Amino acid sequence: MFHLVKGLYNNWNKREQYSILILGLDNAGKTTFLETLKKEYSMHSKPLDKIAPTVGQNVATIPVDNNRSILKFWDVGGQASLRAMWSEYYPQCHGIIFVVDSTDRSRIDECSETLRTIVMDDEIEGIPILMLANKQDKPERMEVQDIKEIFNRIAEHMSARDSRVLPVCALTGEGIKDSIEWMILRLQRNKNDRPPVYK
Ligand code: G3D
Ligand code: MG
Repeated sequence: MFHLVKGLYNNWNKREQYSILILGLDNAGKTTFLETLKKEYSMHSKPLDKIAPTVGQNVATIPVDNNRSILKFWDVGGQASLRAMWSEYYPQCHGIIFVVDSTDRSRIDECSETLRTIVMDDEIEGIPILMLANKQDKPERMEVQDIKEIFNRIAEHMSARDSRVLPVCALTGEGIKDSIEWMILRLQRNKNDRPPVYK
């Protein structure tokens, strides 16, 4: 009897877990974004001045939506040599956050080509992609409208997938919670196409 009740309780208590990949060129602010996200959701986070370039991967599991769901974030390093490994994560991922350094004009073409390679991959067909125009605190930033235009040209290649460009500042946290709320809504809408894992 005890086992039955325990089993029922465990099942009833299971939460949906979604995996989200944080992608983008190196130095875009991916790890800063993840650390700030942890802080915004009251989890232990590293001081932002102690972040070194990511060599392996950073993973964080964050309870959201009044603890009803869990988001598992994968920050997997953006150096050119590591980008080839991104596609290995696609089959298990439910959403992608693509971080852009809004001040890095010299690499904006490389950035859009990298995004194009992601959206052309069949494995991510139908999953939400959120593009974050980061470092909006810097006066030399590109306008969000200009970044949107670049993204929309690439979005033409996508089917009816949910996508969005949002301005953020990973350093101060501005725009971060709004961006996650956008993602949670899309993940829940897409639940039938890409079911979450139950934990
Ligand atoms: P990555 O993980 O994408 O490679 P990091 O990028 O998170 O390591 O960040 C790269 C640099 O950009 C860091 O500066 C970090 O502080 C800075 N950065 C990230 N987000 C923002 C932001 O919103 N505004 C500003 N002004 N800077 C940001 P350092 O100097 O440590 O290299
Ligand atoms: Mg990093």
